[in-house]
Amino acid sequence: MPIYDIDFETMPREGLEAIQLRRLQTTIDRIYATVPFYKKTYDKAGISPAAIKSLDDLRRLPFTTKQDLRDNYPYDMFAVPMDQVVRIHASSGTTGKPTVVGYTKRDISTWADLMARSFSAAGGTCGDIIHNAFGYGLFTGGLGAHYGAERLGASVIPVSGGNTKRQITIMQDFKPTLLCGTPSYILHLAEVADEMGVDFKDLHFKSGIFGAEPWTEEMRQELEAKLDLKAIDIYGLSEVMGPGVSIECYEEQKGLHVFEDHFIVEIIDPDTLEPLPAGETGELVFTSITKEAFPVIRYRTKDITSLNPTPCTCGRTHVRMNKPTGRTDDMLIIRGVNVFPSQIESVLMETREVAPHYQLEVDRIDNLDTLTVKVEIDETSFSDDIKGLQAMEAKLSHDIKEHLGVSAKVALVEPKTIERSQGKAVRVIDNRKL
Ligand code: DLL
Repeated sequence: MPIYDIDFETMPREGLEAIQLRRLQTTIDRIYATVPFYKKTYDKAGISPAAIKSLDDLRRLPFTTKQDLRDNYPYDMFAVPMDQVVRIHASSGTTGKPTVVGYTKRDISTWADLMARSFSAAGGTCGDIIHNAFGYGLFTGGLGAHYGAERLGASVIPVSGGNTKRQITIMQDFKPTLLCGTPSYILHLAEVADEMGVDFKDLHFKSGIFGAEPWTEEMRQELEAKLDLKAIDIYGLSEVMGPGVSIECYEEQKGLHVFEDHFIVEIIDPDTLEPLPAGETGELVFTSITKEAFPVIRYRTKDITSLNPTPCTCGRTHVRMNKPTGRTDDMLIIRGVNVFPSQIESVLMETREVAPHYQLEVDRIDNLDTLTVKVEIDETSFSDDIKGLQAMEAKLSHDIKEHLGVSAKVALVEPKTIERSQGKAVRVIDNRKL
């Protein structure tokens, strides 16, 4: 008998939507009464909680943005008194103050359930040993995965990020079967294993649960080949909960099922703010319907993706979000062309001679934006043949122009010269912002 209720994931849409509506109404009633920000915003918009009679009525409510959370820093968005808050996390903002989020005891328990369900979706059971290389701390990855692993009844190794050689030894000795981490850190783990003469094929992993940053299908193929496991994408964000908001299933690995019994998901046009139909690409928006301490209503994530409501062979009825391409605030505009780092990653990874370690540098020279793509040459292709290297740079520039329509200078750099990530990779250095 599982300790969490799997039926929620396969129930017919009608029943699921009835649950969503009840939970939504309870949440709206509660935040209106307890969070001055929401009361003020809804009063101004002339909408009362009683107006939410159907799921469609959600669209009548105003959006919540990161700026709203910043304006209410640190605790003014909390919907419970502090004596009911048992955990605080903060998001890894690169500018300004971090976003602070809180959890009640029940929130922590819900989160553990959702992460247990995530591991289960990724093929995990109580018999697994989970190597958790997500960072422990204010970042939600480490502790979020940790509690879920324990809730599943699996054995969790709380290694966190860093101390990479020791991690490889632990993998050899403790024989973990599931691996968690950011794709960029996992790639680094693979590289260090290689240096130590350790072949992942001799380890015991069946699945890798990778996320917290954008990564491409090409990166998935690379990781699956290097690590000899199934690489499963997991998505989440601190404001909505942390990891455990959506995950791919082991069966399909094609789109991330959103845990719709806890979250309502929408896609909007980020310019007009109008909802977009299923299949169209836009900004992901989340409403939490069970959280106590820090509910969010129509929270604009800035993540770009689309939704896929078609039934999945795994049996889950929950909608899938396609792999996010990136965040609107990570999108580079180079001489008028929109570019996501993940699109450059896709092009680079088509070329066997370069390693999947890259960084984009953006400058403004004589009022013109310039993009330089630094990418490491693969160790096996490293040579003194300057002409050959220049030809490869020219070919990559040509491929980028052809696929993305943007001119970029490609600079091949020596193996292991681009800084390795211990958590989320820094893909862009934008000197225009200095
Ligand atoms: O990254 C939570 C998390 C931890 C998710 C571990 C998955 C695994 P934040 O630090 O608040 O929370 O960052 C959230 O990271 O809005 C996305 O832009 C990005 N992100 C997270 N997962 C993915 C993913 C955690 N699978 C922000 N693909 C989000 C693409 C992702 N981007």
